Amino acid sequence: MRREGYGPAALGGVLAAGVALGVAEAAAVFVRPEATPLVTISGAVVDRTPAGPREWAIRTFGTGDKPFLLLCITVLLVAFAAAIGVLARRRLGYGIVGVLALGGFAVWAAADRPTYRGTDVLPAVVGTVFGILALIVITRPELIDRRPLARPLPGAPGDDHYDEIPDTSRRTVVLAGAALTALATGIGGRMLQHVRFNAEDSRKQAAADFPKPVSPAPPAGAGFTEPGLSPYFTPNGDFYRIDTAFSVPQVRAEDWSLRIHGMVDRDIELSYRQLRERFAIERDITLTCVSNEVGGDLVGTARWLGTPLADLLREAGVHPKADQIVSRSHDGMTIGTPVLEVMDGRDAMLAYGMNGEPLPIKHGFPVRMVVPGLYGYVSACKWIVDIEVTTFDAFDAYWVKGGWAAKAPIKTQSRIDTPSADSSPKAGRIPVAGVAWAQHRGVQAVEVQVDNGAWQPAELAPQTTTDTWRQFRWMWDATPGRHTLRVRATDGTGAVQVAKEQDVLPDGATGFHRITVTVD
Ligand SMILES: Nc1nc2c(c(=O)[nH]1)N[C@H]1C(S)=C(S)[C@@H](COP(=O)(O)O)O[C@H]1N2
Ligand SMILES: [Mo]
Repeated sequence: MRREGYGPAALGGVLAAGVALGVAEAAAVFVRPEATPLVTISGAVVDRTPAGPREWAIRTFGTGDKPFLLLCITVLLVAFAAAIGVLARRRLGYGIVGVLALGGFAVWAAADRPTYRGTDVLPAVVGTVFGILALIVITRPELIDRRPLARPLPGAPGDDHYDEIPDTSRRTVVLAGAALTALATGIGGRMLQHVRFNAEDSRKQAAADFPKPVSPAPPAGAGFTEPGLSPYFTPNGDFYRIDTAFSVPQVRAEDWSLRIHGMVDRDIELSYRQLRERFAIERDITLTCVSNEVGGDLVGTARWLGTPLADLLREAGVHPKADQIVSRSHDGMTIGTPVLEVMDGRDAMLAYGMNGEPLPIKHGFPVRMVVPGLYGYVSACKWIVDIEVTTFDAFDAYWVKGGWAAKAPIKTQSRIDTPSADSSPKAGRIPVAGVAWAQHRGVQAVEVQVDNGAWQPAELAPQTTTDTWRQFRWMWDATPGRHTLRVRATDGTGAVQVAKEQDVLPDGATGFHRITVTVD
C-alpha cells in the first residue's frame, strides 16, 4: 500500500486534534467555559508550576504570562498531535491510542480543578470521540468516499469504473473539511460560551443602582501632574491584573452569595443585595503584588467601595484560637489572611465598587476582598464566594503551597516614574518624580540621590490616608553626561526602605529603584 509522506500525516494528526479541541469548545457551551480542555489543562499546569519558573514568566511577560503559557501548551499539543498523525500512518490503531491518551489527560485535568463538578469532563470526552472519528476519516478517506482510488488496470474487474477523484484531491477535501470543522466549532463554541456565560449585563444592572457610601473617603489632595508621573488614582483600564484565571470568572451578582463559616459561633450567608445594604465605606487603598520587582508596575491605587469585613466577622463571632481567614474564589483560588490584621481597625473590606463603578469583571466582580497593607496574594481575593475562619497550622493557601510566605505585609518601596530609564533629557532643571508606598504605615519622606552624591529630600504630595502611595517630586539641576538616579522612602514609623536587594520570592522584593539617564 502506498503511504503518504510524514508532512501530510502530521498535518492530519494536528487537524484531528483541532477537531477534538473545537468540538470540546462547542460542548462547553452546554457545561461552562471553565470546562474546556485548553482552560483545564492550562490550570493544571499553572497549579503545578513551581514558584521559580512562574516568577520568571510573570517577570518576563508581565500580564502576558497567560498568553505565553497558552502558546507553550499549544506548541506541545501540536507536536503531540503531529506525532499521533505519523503514528496513525503506520497503523490507525496507534493513532487512536494517541488521541485517547490526549483525551484522558484532558479528562484528568478537568477533574483536577479545585472547583470540579461532574459535568466538567464532558467537553473532554465529547472532544475525544470526535477527535478519533476525525483521525479515522483523515487517515482512511476511502471509508467515507468509496469511489476507487485509481484507475483499475486494464482487464481487471471493475474495468468500467473511472477514477474521477484522484487520491490527493480526496485527501485535500478531507483535510479542508477537518480544518473547517475545527475552526467553526472552536470559534462558534467560544462565541456561544460568551453569549451564554457573561456577567456584563449583571454588572450593568449593578451600575444602574450603584450605592453611595455612608462613610465617604476623605477628598484626595491635589497631587503632582508632571508628565510621565503616575496619577494618584490608577484608572480601572490601566490597573494591573494578576490572577491564575484562564477564563475570567463570570459571576452574576444575582447568583452570588458569600458564606462565612469555620471557627465562628454562627455561620453567615449573604446575597449581593444584602451585602450592599450593609454599612458602606469608601476608601482609597493602594494594591500591590508581591511579584512586583523593584521599579515594577504591579501596583495601583483605587477608590474602593464596600463594607467592613471586621464587622461581619464580629457578627459571626471568631473563636479566640482562629488566626487565619481563608477566602475562596469562584474559580477555586484560596487566599489566607491573618485575623489579626483584618480585625485591628484597618479598613479591611469586601469591596464591590472600584473608582466609582462596580468592580470590573477582571478585578473580581461582583465582590472581592481588599486589606490595606497586605500583598494581594494574602488578602485581595477576587470573585470571592466563601470565607473560612481557621488557623495557619490547619491550612496552607494556594500561593503558600507554591513557596510564598504565609504572612506578607507590604514592604516600603519607591519608584521613579520620570525621567524614564535610559532616556536623554535636556540639561537644566528637570523634575524627578514618582510614587512611594508603605501601606498602612504611610510615607513620611522620600529622598533622591544623583550618582553617589548626598540624598536630597523630595517634595511630597499631601496624604489623607496612610493606605495609599504618595507622589514625590524633586527638582534636579541636570548636567550633561551619564547619571544614575536612586530613590528611597521612609515610612511613617521612621524606618528607611531596605537597601539590600532581595528577589520577590518569598515575601516581596527589597532594594532601591535605580535608573540611568544620559543628559544632553
Ligand atoms: N481569585 C483570585 N483572586 C486573586 C488572585 C488570583 O489569582 N485569583 N491573585 C491575587 C494577587 S497575587 C493579586 S496581586 C491581586 C491582584 O488584583 P488585581 O488583578 O485586581 O490587580 O489579586 C489577588 N486575588
Ligand atoms: Mo500578587
